[in-house]
Amino acid sequence: MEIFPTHPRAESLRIRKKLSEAFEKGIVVPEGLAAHGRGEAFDYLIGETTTEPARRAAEAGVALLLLSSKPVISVNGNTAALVASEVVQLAKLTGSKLEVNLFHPSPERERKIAEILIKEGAEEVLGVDPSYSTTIPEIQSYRRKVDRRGIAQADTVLVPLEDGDRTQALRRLGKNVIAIDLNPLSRTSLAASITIVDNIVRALPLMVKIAEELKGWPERQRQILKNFDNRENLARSLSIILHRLEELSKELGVSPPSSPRLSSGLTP
Ligand code: PTJ
Repeated sequence: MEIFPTHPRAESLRIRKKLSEAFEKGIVVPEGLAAHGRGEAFDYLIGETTTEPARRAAEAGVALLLLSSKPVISVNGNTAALVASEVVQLAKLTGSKLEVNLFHPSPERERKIAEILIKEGAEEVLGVDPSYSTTIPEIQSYRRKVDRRGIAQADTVLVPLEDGDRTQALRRLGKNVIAIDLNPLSRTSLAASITIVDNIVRALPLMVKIAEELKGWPERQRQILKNFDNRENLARSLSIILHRLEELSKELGVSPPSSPRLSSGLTP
């Protein structure tokens, strides 16, 4: 299907197309398409933009990756479909390992995702060689299968698009968890050490840029982390949604009934 650049929701359609193509290639699971739909709804509410709290959380997340001794970036189907190149760049800049870790397990899909990452320049991708596989009993889902060289011994794990159980389990094991989740109310968002309430298609490129700037400045990294409070930051994300909905409802109340576009930027 051709996407006309003038379509008011062209960018959103482009992302959907990438995901549906990745689904056809066996990289994304059908549940990944549903998860994206939920994410899109929250993105609509935050205004499809990187908010100030999201930018601060991204900065704290990168600082934490740079300060960690064994950071790992966990990659699932949706992440590989949308931001494979940025994930590889971020891993290189922060000295993080890359590990394929799936909620819906399949050796075939693990292999395909690893191939995408290698094509994007990754030198090593964990989570695909069964001889290094171990389990984290605290995790109930299939995600309990992790790589002995990666998540099993990591001090910090970045989990773009996550189900709640694993974040809680990783936290109980004493690991730092950085989550990227458009839903500020998800169990993942509430349990993570640092929650970036943003779309991965904006958050990952931003994190790469921040990593380039922060790399080599440990004092600055420590300062950013010291000043960051995740619950306060999540509350600020929720306030932004609340304020935006209030403004939009006021505007609808005074707009003529036929108004096709609201001045606040919401395209119905
Ligand atoms: O590839 P697999 O097998 O590991 O499966 C991946 C999915 C995403 C299907 C799996 O992790 C899953 O079921 O996740 P959940 O529990 O549906 O949670 C996904 C969360 O990600 C939800 O809170 C969504 O709001 C959020 N989300 C969806 N798309 C995006 C997003 N957050 C940021 N950026 C997005 N593009």
